[in-house]
Amino acid sequence: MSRLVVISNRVQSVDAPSGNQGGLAVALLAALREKGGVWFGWSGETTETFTGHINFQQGKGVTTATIDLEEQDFDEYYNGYANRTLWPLFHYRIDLTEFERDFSSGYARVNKRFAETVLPLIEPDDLVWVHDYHHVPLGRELRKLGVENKIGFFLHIPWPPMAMLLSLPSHRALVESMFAYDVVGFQTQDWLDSFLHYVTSQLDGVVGEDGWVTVGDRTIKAITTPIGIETADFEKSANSDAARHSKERMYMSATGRSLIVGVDRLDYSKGLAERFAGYERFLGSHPDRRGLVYMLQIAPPSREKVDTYQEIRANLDSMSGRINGEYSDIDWTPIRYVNQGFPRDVLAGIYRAARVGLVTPLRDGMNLVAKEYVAAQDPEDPGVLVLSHFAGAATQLKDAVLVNPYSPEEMSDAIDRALKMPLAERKARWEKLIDNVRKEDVMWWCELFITALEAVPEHVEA
Ligand code: GDG
Repeated sequence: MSRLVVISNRVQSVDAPSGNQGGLAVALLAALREKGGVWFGWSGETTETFTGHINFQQGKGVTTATIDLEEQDFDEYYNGYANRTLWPLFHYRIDLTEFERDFSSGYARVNKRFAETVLPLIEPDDLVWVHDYHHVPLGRELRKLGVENKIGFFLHIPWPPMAMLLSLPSHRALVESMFAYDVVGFQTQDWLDSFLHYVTSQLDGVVGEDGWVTVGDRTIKAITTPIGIETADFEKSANSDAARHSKERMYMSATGRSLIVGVDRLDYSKGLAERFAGYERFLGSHPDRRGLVYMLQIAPPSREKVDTYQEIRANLDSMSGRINGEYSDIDWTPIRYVNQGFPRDVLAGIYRAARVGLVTPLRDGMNLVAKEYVAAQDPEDPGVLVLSHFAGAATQLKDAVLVNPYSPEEMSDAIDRALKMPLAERKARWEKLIDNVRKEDVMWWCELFITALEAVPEHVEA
């Protein structure tokens, strides 16, 4: 059996308590335990100059290997090209996209360094699995160094429409570099279609049967493998003592009031300002509901070195202040807006206490919160998931109440509908949702991708 070499921007520490590991980490660690191998990536630390020193960690049957980034790399590659160029562009936000040569050269430099540093860790029969927009050209860098292993790439975020991608000065080189892989995976058919549209229109690519795509002398397999969560574990979390405790805390603090919950990294792609505007509209147009509902928005800050993230934080501070100023009563606050993270069990209890889960990104590769909300519900009295059409998750979770997050009226109507939904309809919808979340969980995703990679013929360099 082939070993697995996983490469991603950040590596989850093997020592992290399992309750604090994200679903992706849990799945990758499980796959690594089964197959053996190593997980390579950035430590999260920076040094003044790049040393290339690898820090190995072993535990629970898994080896991780991390390197520090140079400060300049952190600025140009991570805060620069990854999070000021590719992230906004791939989330359809040309208006927020910064095009700086220093960023693209930093991105190229780090991917070359990653390839050179990980090279000695790759054994001849290993499967190599590269993750996400931080590392699109990594496969090509590995090929330049003579790596002939099967290499797969999975994109966690959307792939943008061709017209948007064309605004990236180096768009052609970026997409051509995808053809160094053997398998490229996307969360949904929409993102895959956008990729194929670019490839056929700009690179004279030919799309064959069963996902085979040819550009010049390279043929790769392009597939959709929607990521899931660790459903069974999350359902257990929702029944844990910590979850029960946090659910009680929510009930005690707002007796008789229905909770509407949102949980998102503080990021413009998650549509938080639009969500607040939708809720504000709901309060404005449903005076009879005031005092009977409240929203809890959990939004741990992220990427704080990037200006746009500071701006969105300031905007949300001011919006939540304005809404609370306008509508609060002496014994009621319409929005509780919290900028900190919580342990997973606590989060599961909060999801379970919520009558409505509001997951309304403007654009999202998948969105795991939607799936976690479903997994945490009480089967006898489930809440209602209100989900954006523009989350990848909407392609699987069709029985949610689907909304256009840009429309405050639609959002307000969806909140109203969710709050009024009779138990029988809530149960019927939830049963279909949980069925999908259980079947297509994170292990299913992981196996689907690895099986596709194993199945491609041996890599042949043209
Ligand atoms: C990218 C793509 C894709 C959040 N607050 C707390 C907390 N979280 C956890 C959630 C969830 C995770 O963070 C966020 O995952 P998402 O999928 O919602 O979003 P991104 O971080 O943008 O992830 C996305 C994903 O990759 C996987 O492919 O779905 O589209 O953008 O698991 O629960 N966890 C804890 N406390 C918090 O306060 N413990």
